[in-house]
Amino acid sequence: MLNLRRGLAEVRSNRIGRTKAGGGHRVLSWHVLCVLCGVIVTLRGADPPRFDSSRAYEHVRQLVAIGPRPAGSPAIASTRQYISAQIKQLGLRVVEQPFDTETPIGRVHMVNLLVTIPGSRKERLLIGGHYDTKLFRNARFVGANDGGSSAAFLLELARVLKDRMNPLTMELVFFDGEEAFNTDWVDPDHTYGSRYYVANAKRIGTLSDIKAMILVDMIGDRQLNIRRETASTPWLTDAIWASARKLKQTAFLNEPLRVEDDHMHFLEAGVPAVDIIDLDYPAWHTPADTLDQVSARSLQAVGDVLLDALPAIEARLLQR
Ligand code: 1BN
Ligand code: ZN
Repeated sequence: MLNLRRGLAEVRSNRIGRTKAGGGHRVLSWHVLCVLCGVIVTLRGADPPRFDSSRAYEHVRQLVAIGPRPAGSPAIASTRQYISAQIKQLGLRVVEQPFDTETPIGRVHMVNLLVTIPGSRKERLLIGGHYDTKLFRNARFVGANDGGSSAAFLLELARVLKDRMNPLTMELVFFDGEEAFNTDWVDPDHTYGSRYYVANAKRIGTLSDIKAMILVDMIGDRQLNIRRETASTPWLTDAIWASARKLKQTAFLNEPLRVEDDHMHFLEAGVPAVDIIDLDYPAWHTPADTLDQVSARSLQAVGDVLLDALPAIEARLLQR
């Protein structure tokens, strides 16, 4: 600390460049300045990197290249390998949460992928999205936006959050089996992964650690229109929409929309939850849900808004 003060005093008195003794001192002063900057950056915590939508878009491209990725398929196993390899490259760890469940097509093996990013407290803020794509037997459905954008978004978010000072522990969850196997969305043929996650957390007594849940789904549409999902927890929605207004992100519309999705099981269990979803997507559940429908700009808009909203969300959760 003493050296730090001396260095500061030296910088303040502008001795750099005024030293008569010549080059040696000058070099030393620059050295002190550089070390000082490093110390200051370390003390206040370096800013995390910005959400980089070109990285997120590249993840969408890689996921789409795997092909259709329905729950229980060899392709979704390859998808898990891709996600795990990317997370490991960041120096983080993936925990697999495997389970087998009855579906209209028989018993299917599914796996949620959990990534924990440490924070100051053990209470968790969960950010999730699905990585499976809807099964179509007579069409090639690659789910660039529906299944691709959410998984890609979480991968890029992991890179940002691992270098952030997180007041709460962050848990990123890649949900399997969000899609219904039947054509229509009829209970209980959907959201298998999130249903299992919540039931398991209840069983092992960790549900009370989850303070809130934020879901992203279909956030890559070139014509992004995100409406306020009406079952979502109002204060969470308000926090996100306040950031959207501040950042002038007009894709966040002040119109209501009711959607059943992976957040429902959290809401039913009493966990505040919000679904950030764009259902206004002409290619939804059609073979036209391809890479050309996805835009990096849209992924960037959601990344910027969510990261801007995090401090307000965390402050509210820490108050409780
Ligand atoms: C989102 C993406 N969903 C399915 N694929 C959830 C959903 C369910 C959306 C029913 C609309 C109706
Ligand atoms: Zn879908």
